[in-house]
Amino acid sequence: MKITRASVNVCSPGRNFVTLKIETDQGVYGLGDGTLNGRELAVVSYLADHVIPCLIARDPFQTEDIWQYLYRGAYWRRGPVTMSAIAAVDMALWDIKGKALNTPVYNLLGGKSRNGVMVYAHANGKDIEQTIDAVGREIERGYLAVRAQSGIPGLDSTYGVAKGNKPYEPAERGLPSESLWSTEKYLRHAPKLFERVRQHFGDDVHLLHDCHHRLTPIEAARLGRELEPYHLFWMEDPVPAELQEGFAVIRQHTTTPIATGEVFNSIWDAKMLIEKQWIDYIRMTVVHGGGLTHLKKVADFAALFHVRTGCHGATDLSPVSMAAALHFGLAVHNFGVQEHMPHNEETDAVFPHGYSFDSGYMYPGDAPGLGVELDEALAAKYPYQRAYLPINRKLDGTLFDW
Ligand code: CS2
Ligand code: MG
Repeated sequence: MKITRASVNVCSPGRNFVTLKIETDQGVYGLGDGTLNGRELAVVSYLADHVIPCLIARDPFQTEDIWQYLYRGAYWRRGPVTMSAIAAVDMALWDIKGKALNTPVYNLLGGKSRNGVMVYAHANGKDIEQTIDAVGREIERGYLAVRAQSGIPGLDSTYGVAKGNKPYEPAERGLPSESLWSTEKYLRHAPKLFERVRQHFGDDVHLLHDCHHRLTPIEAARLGRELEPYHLFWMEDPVPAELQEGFAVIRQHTTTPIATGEVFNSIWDAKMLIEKQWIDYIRMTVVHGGGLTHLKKVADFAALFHVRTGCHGATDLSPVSMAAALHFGLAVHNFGVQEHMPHNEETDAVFPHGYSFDSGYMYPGDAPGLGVELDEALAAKYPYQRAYLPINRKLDGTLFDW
């Protein structure tokens, strides 16, 4: 089998998606997600201008060699643009391999290690009462694990909390919006939120929380310690992770489990965090983490150090990534949980898929390959629209982490 053609589709059914389609001389094709929220067109150019010409005439079954060719051969390694482009190719090749062998991708990754993939839902509200209502709705829908985020008294808007009645969506069309942040107000509020949520829903539901990299290690240590009575499943991205040693400080002070890695793109971003056992869950995902080929190695490395997976799964990862994550989550031994933020109806229509949700778990389906299609005619009705993630400043105007 030979690769004959590859093309990049960009569409915006509510938000932007970058999809790579790789075609072969035997009529089998594969799809890969290359979406990098707010920087989508950089990946499009990387693929179209630099990667696709090198793919033609290669054997699509050589997933390992093609991965190494694109990673080592470029000389310029790593980084979100490079690794999202490599991931798009890698996903499409696994999709082709599964279709050609007439088996779902999870069978190529080791087969089923469990019956279903436990997913967590998002619940957010502008105050504690609304957040409690939102958690209740997700439990009603059947979720066993729920991430709770609440607006903070004294701050106009908070990342992760929807504005008005709209569903929460990370990116906004147009130029970046700005919001204001106060760590002091947040640290006073977050323990009160979880005290109420735990009181209201009891001990069974898994509760998660995302700090969006906004704390210093010692602030995160304080928050982790104050959240201990409410037994969180995890506290996510407590600090920015460029300084991996920062997590040692958090670990010294609290037993609240720590998850990080949604912005990581290679195993080198997580090496110390994992081998020093400073984290409990690694959140790297298929699209930003170099594809299934690389993420499988990350998971196997993490397994040696009691670290489990918890892949990022926000709406800026396309249904192709969602499917890849579900095949991966079904197969790897040290799976922890998978994030699930359902896509809007337009996106689901552009990407018909076989995965499904039932009683807290998701299932990738048994179609050969990844089990996702791209309706190109429908996608063409939703052209690219510039969009960015919001910018965050402290109350005095200092540009801050988000
Ligand atoms: C968040 C995301 O889902 C999460 O955990 O951190 O909303 C993230 O901010 C976006 O996916 C960024 O593109
Ligand atoms: Mg997050």
